[in-house]
Amino acid sequence: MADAYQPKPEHRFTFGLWTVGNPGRDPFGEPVRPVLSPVELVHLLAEVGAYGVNFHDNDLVPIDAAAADRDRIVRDFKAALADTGITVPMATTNLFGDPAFKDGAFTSNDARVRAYALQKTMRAIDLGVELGAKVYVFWGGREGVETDASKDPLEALKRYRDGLNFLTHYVKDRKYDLVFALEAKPNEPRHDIYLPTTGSFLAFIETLDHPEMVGVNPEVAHEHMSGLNFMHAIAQAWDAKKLFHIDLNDQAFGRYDQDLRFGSHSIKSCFFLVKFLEDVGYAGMRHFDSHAYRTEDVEGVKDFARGSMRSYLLYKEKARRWNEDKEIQGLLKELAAAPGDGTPDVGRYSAATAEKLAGHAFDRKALGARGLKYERLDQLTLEVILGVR
Ligand code: GLT
Ligand code: MN
Ligand code: MN
Repeated sequence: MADAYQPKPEHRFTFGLWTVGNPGRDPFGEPVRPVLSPVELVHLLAEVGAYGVNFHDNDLVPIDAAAADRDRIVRDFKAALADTGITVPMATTNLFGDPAFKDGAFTSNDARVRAYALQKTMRAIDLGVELGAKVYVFWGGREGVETDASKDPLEALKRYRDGLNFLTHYVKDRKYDLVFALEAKPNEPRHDIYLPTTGSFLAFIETLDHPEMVGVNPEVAHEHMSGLNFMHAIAQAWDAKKLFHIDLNDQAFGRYDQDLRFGSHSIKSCFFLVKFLEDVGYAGMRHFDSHAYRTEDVEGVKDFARGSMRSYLLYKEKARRWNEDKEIQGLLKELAAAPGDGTPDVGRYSAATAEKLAGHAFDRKALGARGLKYERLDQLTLEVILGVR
């Protein structure tokens, strides 16, 4: 497949160890693939053409590892990175797998668990920074409830804030070059997870001690689980200068968390998402947080990884065509054209503009009668995506 859709380092395509390393366990069935070591996974990623690898502390170092084992594992991992040129742009903490976190980490009702979560995250931050990570992701998969009888949501928000504040101060004290990216999900594994959408986190970040070092890591699947338009969430994050990272995958609305190969299901939404990222010049990582179908063997995992990157580049090429399509651009120009009928130009408020506006006579019926040609515009879009334009 030596063509224009080959992944290159400048595309910034990354995968988590937990994504290509997912052995296919699900709530109803055992693993179907061998568990590959972190070193093997780095080599697999290099083989398919990825730029980087991300990990949870325990994807790399098992939670019960002795200090000597930790040092050996990290040494081997570093050697694999050096051999392959694969980078570590992002790291994160597993604050959801161990039974200690069954009622949350930062929001747990148990003060000992909250303190343990901070200690575990401090160590994981040290590890991530040691390997070169510049972004630190927080996905609070257990920060929620099954029953609202168990936790006061205001208290939970306060604990969440205290926990993140503690860690931003820690990073500053250590003089690490690191920012945080908060990842929302509405439910699963908890019945309800706090701060369920990217928009919720954007508001919450402004209440932290160091909002400037905290942004978001939106995931396609998670916003789709909430029935929302992912690209709109991304646009809001971008507008707030908070798009620090992105988790690309795919997801049908109304389903359990599917983590499908990027661009494989919601074709039109993924097209507009890639077009947005490319049009605004998003310079961060394009991280694929997804995994191969449970039907696949290790070769199928490579197909999955290659397909994720290739599809991104295909969408990117379609976005270029859309931007250069004369008919599409003509329609857009028509829509944006100044009316030329004396309608006051209302930009920023001024008393003079308000006065002009107050006195203007609008032809309301004509405004409502105008056809906007969005059917044509959307059909042309579809034809670009489907490859006939
Ligand atoms: C987990 C989750 C993802 C998060 C990962 C980071 S772990 O796989 O489903 O969405 O991004 O903690
Ligand atoms: Mn994710
Ligand atoms: Mn997910």
